[in-house]
Amino acid sequence: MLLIKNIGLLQTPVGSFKHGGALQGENVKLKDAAVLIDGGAIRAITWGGALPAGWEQADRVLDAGGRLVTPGLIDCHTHMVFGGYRQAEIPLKLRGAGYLDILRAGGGILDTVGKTRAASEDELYDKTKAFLDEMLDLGVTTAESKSGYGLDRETELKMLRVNRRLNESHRIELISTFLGAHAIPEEYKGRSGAYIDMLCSDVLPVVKAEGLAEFVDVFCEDGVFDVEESRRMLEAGQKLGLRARIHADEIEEIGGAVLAGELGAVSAEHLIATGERGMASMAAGGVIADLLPATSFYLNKTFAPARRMIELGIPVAIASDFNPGSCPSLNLQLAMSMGYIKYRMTPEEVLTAVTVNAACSVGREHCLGTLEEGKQADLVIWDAPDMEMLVYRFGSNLARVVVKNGEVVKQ
Ligand code: IZC
Ligand code: ZN
Repeated sequence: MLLIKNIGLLQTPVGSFKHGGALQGENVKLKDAAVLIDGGAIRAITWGGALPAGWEQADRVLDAGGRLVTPGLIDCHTHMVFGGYRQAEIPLKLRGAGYLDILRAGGGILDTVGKTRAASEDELYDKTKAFLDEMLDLGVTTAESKSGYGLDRETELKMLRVNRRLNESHRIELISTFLGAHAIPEEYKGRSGAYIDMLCSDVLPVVKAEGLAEFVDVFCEDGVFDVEESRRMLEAGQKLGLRARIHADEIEEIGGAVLAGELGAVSAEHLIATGERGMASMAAGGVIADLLPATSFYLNKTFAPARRMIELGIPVAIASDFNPGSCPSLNLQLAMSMGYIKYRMTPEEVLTAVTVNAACSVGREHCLGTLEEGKQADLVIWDAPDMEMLVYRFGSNLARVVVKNGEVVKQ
């Protein structure tokens, strides 16, 4: 047994479901709390008084020193497996080149594709493992990881195998997403439909047979995959039992959010350019909005209409979007601060966005995302007395102690 005592404030959403509308901002706040952990699970939570008899006899006792405790953070949108970096793009961007201009010229994602194809599985494993170490240090205990820098059968599968090996060996739980439809590879230039056909016939069945991904994703964007190609890709995945998520309206609003609602996708992600039609479809389809504020910052773009989404009852999650191009930061705490300041979400709404709603987005709401009896013991003791302080101190790492599956992994 592990006892965490002297928690000044234990703050968590409750329940194993999407929190939209007013529920987005509903957190339970327990003062002077303690958590008793048995193996990997939360056995009991107490608050407001003396510890129950016997608790102090736990094998291990951690004193939280009156600090804030929340569930472990869940980063529900990343592209963390990649070869190379893209720092050379930034001067081009600052001189006026757009994200899509660079991609059309064979750079951007395609630059990373060349370097990811050239990297061995072990090289990608070692590089990504270092990223995961950094994430865990920041209080992230679960993360999603997409393929999408292979754009051929062999390299897409190589990336997904890296995810699988890391999930088995690293403390962070990784959820794998097949994003073969991330860009059109040079070999298929001008033949995007044929590329989607190849993914559906040659790659997706292997992904399914080897259990390499739970989700299928597509970059639905002007000049990348249009709505009909995106529909075809996601439906093919859904037919095989993969759940759909979609990169929608990151740069141009071409209908990705509308499609997400029609397909009953688990989440639509980015949504910088989404308007009323897209949001109405998402609300009707029960789609989670995975918002990526650090990408808006890094692309010098506007910020997704988070307040309007909450008004419409759309559950909002916040993720890092860590990738070598549009967001080379994996700091989810930083994204939380941006959610607070740029989306004008309350600290409670932000906490829901990186815990229970993110858990729903990666299909782990039954065991992760809240601190409740019976759930997995993933939590963070913060160097802060409350959520207001945590989202206010942007740029610092305030994670002091991290517990994953009942084990103290940072102290
Ligand atoms: O490598 O540019 N938007 N995909 C879609 C990305 C950003 C990642 C990248
Ligand atoms: Zn992305």
